[in-house]
Amino acid sequence: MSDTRKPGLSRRGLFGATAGGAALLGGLGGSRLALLAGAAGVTAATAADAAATGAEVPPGQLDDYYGFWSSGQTGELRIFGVPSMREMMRVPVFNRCSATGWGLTNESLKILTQDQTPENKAFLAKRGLKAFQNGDLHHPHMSFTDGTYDGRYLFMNDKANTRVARIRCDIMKPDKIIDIPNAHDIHGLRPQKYPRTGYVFCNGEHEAPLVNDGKILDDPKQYVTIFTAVDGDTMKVAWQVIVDGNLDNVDADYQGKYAISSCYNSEMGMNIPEMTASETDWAVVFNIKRIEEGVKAGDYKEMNGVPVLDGRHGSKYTRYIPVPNSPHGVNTAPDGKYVVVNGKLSPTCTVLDLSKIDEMFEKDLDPRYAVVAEPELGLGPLHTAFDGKGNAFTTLFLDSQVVKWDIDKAIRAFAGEKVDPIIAKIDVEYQPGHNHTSMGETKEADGKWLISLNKFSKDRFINVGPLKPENDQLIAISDGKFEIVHDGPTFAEPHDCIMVRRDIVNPLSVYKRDDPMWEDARKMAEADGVKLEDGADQPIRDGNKVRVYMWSSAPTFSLEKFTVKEGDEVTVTITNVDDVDDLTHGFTISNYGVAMEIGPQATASVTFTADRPGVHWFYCQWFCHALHMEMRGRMFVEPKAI
Ligand code: K7E
Ligand code: CUA
Repeated sequence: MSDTRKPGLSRRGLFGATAGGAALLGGLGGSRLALLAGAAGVTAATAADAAATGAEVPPGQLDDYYGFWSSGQTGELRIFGVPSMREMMRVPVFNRCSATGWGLTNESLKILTQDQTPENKAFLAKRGLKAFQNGDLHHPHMSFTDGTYDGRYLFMNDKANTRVARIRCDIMKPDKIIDIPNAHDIHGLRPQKYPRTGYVFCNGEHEAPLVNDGKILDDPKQYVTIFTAVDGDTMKVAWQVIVDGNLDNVDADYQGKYAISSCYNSEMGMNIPEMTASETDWAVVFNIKRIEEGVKAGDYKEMNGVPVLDGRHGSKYTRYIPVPNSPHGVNTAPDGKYVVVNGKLSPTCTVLDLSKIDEMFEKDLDPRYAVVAEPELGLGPLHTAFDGKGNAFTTLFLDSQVVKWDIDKAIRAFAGEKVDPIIAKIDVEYQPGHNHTSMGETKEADGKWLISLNKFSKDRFINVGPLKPENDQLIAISDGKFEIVHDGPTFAEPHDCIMVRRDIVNPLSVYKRDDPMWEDARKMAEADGVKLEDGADQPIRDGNKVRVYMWSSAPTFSLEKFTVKEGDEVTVTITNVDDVDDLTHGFTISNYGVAMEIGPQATASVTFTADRPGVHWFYCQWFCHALHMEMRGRMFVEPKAI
C-alpha cells in the first residue's frame, strides 16, 4: 500500500500508486484521470446528517432491515440492523465457534458431516478431525418466492472447502452443509428467484483436472471448471455443467430461465500474466430448461453420483457472451430485464438484455446480440446494485468510488444517442468490493439504502495494529440523496450482504421442543428410558460409553455432580427447560475443551473422552441469573485401576 503520509500523496492513497495497481491499470490509458477529474467529493457526515437521512436509530428503537453479512475467511454469517449498522449476531457456519460449540456438539457435527464426500471424510479422519475448522463465506442470499425474499432460508458458499450451507431463518442456525463434489472452490452463489428457490446456483471458481488424482499438472487443456445447481429444498446436487474458462460470480434472472456467470480466466491461464492476457473474457449463460431436458434425456456423465453435462463451447446448454477483460460481479436489475456484468479490469460494465438472450438461444445468434449497453464508469467496476427506479450503483475498486448511473441512458448511449449515463460519483473509504441496496436483488427493491463494503479502512478508525478492520459505509439514496451517513468497521472480511425488510424475517425467540435438530438426542434418550426434559439422576453406562442427561433452569443444572471412569466415552445431553425469551445457558467443562450453547427449550449434546482423572467443574458460560456464577457442578473422573 502507498504511504498516505508522504507529501504529495493524498490521504486517500489510491491503489493506482502501488505496483499492483499500476499493473492492473496497464492498458487503460488516460481514462482514469479523466474520470477522476469528474468525480464529486463528499464531506464527512455528522450525527445531524445521519438524523436528517433517517440513519440514526435511537436507543431502544428497532431497525427497518435485517442485514445478512458474510464474513469471508471468518466463515460465519453476521446479522446487522440497518440503518443503525449495529451488529446483532454471529452465526457460525463453516467455522468452529468457541461460544456456541458449533463444530463440537453432536448436533452441529451431524450437520457438518452428513453430506461430506467420502474423500473429505477420509482426508479429515487422517487429521483426527470430523469437519473442516475454517471456511470462506462470501455470498449469503435468501430464498425467493416469485422474485422476492420469502424468509425461509439463507444460502451461502464456502470457497475454502467447496461447500454450500443453508441456514433456517426460524432459528438462524444452519440445518444443511454439503460438500460439492467434482467442483473446486465454490465462489459465486445465487438462489433462483422465480418461480421460487428452487435451484441454488454455485460457481466452482478454480479449474482442475476432471479426474484430479495427481497425474496431471501442467496440461491446463485437461482442466475444467464446474457449475453446480443445488436443489434448495433437499440440499442435494441436482446437476452440474462443465464450462470453458473459470467461473467467478453468478446471478439468476426473474423468469426462471437462466443463470449467468462471469469468467475472468477464459485463457485458462495458471498465473496472472496468462489469466489477464486476453482483452476479452465472457459471461456464460446457462439455459436451465435445456439443461433439465438434457438431464432427462440422459445426456450426461455421472460423476460421484451427480449428472454432469458438457456445457463447453458448441453446447446447446450454454452461450458465451464476450465481455471486456476479467469481469467480476453479475447483477440482475429488479425490473427483470437487464443483467449487469461488471468489468473489473475494464472501466466498463456490460448490460445484457434478457429478452435478447431468449432470441440469441432460439435463433442461435452471435452472443454479443444480447449486449445493449457498455458504459464506461470508472476504474475497477466490481459490483452493481439497483434502486428499482432505473438507477444502478457500481463500486469502483481502483477509484475508491461508487458511481450512480442511469441504465436507460446507458442503453441509449450505446445505440448512438449523445447522452451521459453517469449521474454522480461519491468517494468511499476505501477500495469498495460488493455493494448492496435495500431489497435490491428482489423485484421489491425500494431504493432507500446502499451499502458499500470497502476492503480497506486505513485511517478511518483509531489504529488497532497492522491488521485493520474493513469499512462498511451506509449511503442514503432515497429521494435523490447520495451521501454517506455511517462508517462501520467489520472484522475479516464481509464480501457481500443483503438487506431484507424486517417484516419478511420472523425468527422464533424460544425453540420448539420438537425441533428436528436434536432428533438423535431424543432417540438416544428414549432408548435409555429417559425423557430429555426430566434428565436422569445417574449416568447411564453402556460398556465404556456413558450418557449423562441433565436439564438446566436458571441458575441450576439438574445434577450437582456426576461420576465417570477414566477412558469412558462420555456424552452429556442437556435440555434447557427455561422457556423465557433470551434465557440461554451454556455448558463448559473446564480443562476439557468442551463448551456449548443451550438455547431456551433447546437440547444440546457433546461427546468426549474422559481421559483426565479428578474433579472438573462444569459451569454455565452464558450470564443467565444473579446466581450465574454459582450455576456449576462437578464431573468426577475416577482414575483407571493400575
Ligand atoms: Cu469478494 Cu463476491 Cu467473493 Cu466481489 S467477491 S468483492
Ligand atoms: Cu445459566 Cu449462566
